[in-house]
Formats: sequence, structure tokens, C-alpha cells
Amino acid sequence: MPAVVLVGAQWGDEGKGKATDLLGGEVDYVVRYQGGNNAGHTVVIGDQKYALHLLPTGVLSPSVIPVIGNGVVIDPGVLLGEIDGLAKRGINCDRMLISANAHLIMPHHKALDKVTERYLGKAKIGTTGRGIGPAYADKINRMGIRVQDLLDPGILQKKIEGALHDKNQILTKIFNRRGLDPAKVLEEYLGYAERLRPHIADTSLVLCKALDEGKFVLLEGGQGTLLDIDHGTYPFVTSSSPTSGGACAGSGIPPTRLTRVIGILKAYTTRVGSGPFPTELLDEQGEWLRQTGHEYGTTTGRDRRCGWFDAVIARYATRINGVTDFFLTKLDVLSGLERIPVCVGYDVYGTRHDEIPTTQTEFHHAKPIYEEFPGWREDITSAKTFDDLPPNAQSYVRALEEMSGAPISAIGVGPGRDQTLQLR
Ligand code: 2SA
Ligand code: GDP
Ligand code: MG
Repeated sequence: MPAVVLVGAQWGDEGKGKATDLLGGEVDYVVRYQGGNNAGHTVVIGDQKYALHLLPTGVLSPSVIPVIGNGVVIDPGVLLGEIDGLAKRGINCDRMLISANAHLIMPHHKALDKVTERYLGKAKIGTTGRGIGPAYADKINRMGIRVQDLLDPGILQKKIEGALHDKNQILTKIFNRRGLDPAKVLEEYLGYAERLRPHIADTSLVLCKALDEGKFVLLEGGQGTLLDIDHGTYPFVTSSSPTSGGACAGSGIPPTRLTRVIGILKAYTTRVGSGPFPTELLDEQGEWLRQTGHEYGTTTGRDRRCGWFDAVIARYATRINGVTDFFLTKLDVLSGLERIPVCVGYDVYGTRHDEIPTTQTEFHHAKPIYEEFPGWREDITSAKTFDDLPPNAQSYVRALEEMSGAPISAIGVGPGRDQTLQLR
């Protein structure tokens, strides 16, 4: 009865989608437990490339039941669009389950996300504009609209009217935008209700029963540890809990059932949106990483900020998530570098820090302390085993493992399903 959590160990886009897909063959259920269509997971299978946002990556494996857990915020129009897009490519989503307790992203959430970001100007978070923050805010404020409300038109109408009574005031009076018509929103969402009805379930019950029957459940995180609402670089975070603790709250699987926590760790670091990023490279070296690693947002197409590997963050991710082992991704991107700097600690106002500083102000002023490792020239994209890697690449991996504090169990040497080295 394995219940395995897969979490991003940095600021997201570590290659979680590919990692989930790799495990797909052994897994019975793949569960999204937080976030929404802000996520973007790219999976390459043969000559086909799939970009998934809301659907769990498990949908690409025919034997897997994909589950959208209670901790997710769902934009139903986007979800149905994604299902239809996959259907055109021969992938059927009929078996997917959606928690009745998941919250809905409504049109006013998207409108508010965009106007508040515009209003913040230079201080903006750099959100994906998908309505994530406002939807979670309403959930916490106990005024959210849930998937199960789609099944009761009377309740849905009341909730939409109630929400827009307040939100239209904010949109029109504070932000000088057009208000939304409750009748039109109701009509749109009742249309979604018809199509989503067969998928709605008590997914916590389904998953716990599956574990009792010895089934394999994989919990797939979106974003990453440093984007966690509690443990990330607040306020430059997403509004949910991508860390492993969030996997239980967002799926209804109790912590005592988790058997493994896999951290996905990129061989360098990237970040999308605003906020501190000590190893960021603002020069041609950063541009080289962006182009070589194709570091552009899967959801918004934005340039990802790029920098060297940060061992302080990796250690932090090990601690916060209880990482049992890491999948190291994109090692191939570093081929060709003479020397590879790795951040081993920070200098904050002249004092060395081996952990993330306690306050955000200190973190904003953290200067990386680098140790340099010799690079390798060889292309490693066809490597099949660890021993196929050049000695310097092996040493780099072993050093990252040592500094991160958990064993590396797999290494990505390319985006393809077959471009992964299993270590144990
Ligand atoms: P939001 O929209 O409220 O969740 O934004 C808040 C912050 O969280 C960041 N965030 C992400 N960071 C990396 N990858 C994400 N998914 C997409 C991808 C991003 C894209 O796979 O590339 O396409 O731009 C993701 N989703 C949210 C976001 O940048 C804000 O800093
Ligand atoms: P996620 O959000 O963590 O699922 O990551 P994204 O899909 O947003 O970004 C990771 C990108 O790296 C995707 O385009 C993957 O196809 C690609 N990728 C994953 N693993 C590897 C790898 O080992 N090497 C290379 N070159 N690309 C990889
Ligand atoms: Mg992504």
C-alpha cells in the first residue's frame, strides 16, 4: 500500500511531470493535491509533447486513475478544455475523479488576480493570472464555491449571487472595471456541471480504500517547496501548500499512510515571478542556462529566471518535506561548462548562514558563497547508467547528494521518458 509524494524541491519546474509519468507504469492512482491551472507540466513521450496544467500527469498512462483532490482549485472551463484537447490526441479521461470538496475558480477570481497585480505595479507577485490566490482567499474566508455546489442549481445560484454582491463592488468601485452578471456566470457554470457530474466523488474515501486494497497512490505536487504559502519566500509564493504536508490535507490521505517522499531537484535553479533568488544570474551565463535548458513558463510562456544550484535550498527542502530520495533532473543541460559553481551557504551582512535566514529581509540580502566543481564536455543525453557519465559529472552528482542530505535515486539526462538513469 505505497502512498508516495512527489514534491518540487526548489521554485517549481524541476521536472515533476516527467518524474510522475516515469512512475506511471507502477501506479494505480495519481492525485493532484494543491494548486490549479497555474501549474505546467511538460511530458515528452516519443515524438509527442504534452503540456498539462490541471490534469494529473498520470492521465497519460492508460492504467492510472487520475484524481483531482480536495486541495485543488479548479477552473472548470480550463479543465474541460484540457480533457477535450487530450481526447483529440487519443487520450481518454473518462476514468478521472474530482473531489466534491475541491473549490472552483470563478470569473471574478481571474479578474481580481489580474487587477490586483496591475495595481501592485513593481511590487507585484508575478502570478500566473489564473485566479489562484483569490480562489484560495475565498476558501479560507469560508465563502468559496465548491465542486459539489455544481450539483445543486439553487445553492449555486445563491452562492454566485452572494459572491458577486461583494466582488462586483470591488471590481467596479475600487478597480474601475466592469462587474460580472450573476445570471451569465450561473448559466456558464451549470453547463460545466453537466459534463463534470460523472467525475465527482468522495476522493478521500476512494483513495483510502485503494490503499487498504494494496493499490499504489502517487501524490503529485505542483509548483515547489519555496513557493509554499507557509514555508516559501512569502509573499512571493503561491497560495497553497505544495510541500509534502500539504499532500495529506489536500487529498484526505492521513500522514501515517505516506511511505516515501521523492524530491524533484534540478541540477541548477530556476524561478518564475518575483521574489528573492540568491543564485540568480543576470548575465549571459543566465541567458545561456535559459536557452540551453529551454526555461520558459509552460503555462504563461514567461522567461524563467536562472541560476546555479543552491545547496542551502536543497537541504531546506529535505527537511521541510522529509525527502526520502531525490530525482535529479536536467543534468544534461550543464554539459559543456568549464566549471560549475554551487552555492554552499550565504553571506548575510558579513555573517555566514548555512540555513535559510530567519527573516525575509535577510534572505533578500543573502549573497551566495560558491564552491566550484570541474565540468564535463561530453554530451550525456544517451547515457544509460551512472557509470556512462563522465567522471566529473559523477562527482558533481555525488557532491549535490552529499550537500542536499538525501540519496539521489534517479538522474534525468534529457526530456524523454527513456532519458533517465536509475541509481537504486
Ligand atoms: P500564482 O499564479 O498565484 O500561483 O502565482 C504565485 C507565484 O507562484 C509562481 N508559480 C509558478 N512558478 C513556477 N512554475 C509554475 N507553473 C508554470 C510553469 C509557470 C508559468 O510550469 O512554467 O508558465 O509561468 C508556477 N505557477 C505559479 C508564480 O510565478 C508566482 O511567483
Ligand atoms: P514541472 O512543472 O516540475 O513538471 O516542470 P516543467 O514541465 O514545467 O519544466 C520542466 C521541463 O524540463 C519540461 O520541459 C521537461 O520536458 C524538461 N525535462 C524534464 N527532465 C529533464 C531532463 O532530465 N533533461 C532535460 N533536458 N529536460 C528535462
Ligand atoms: Mg512547471
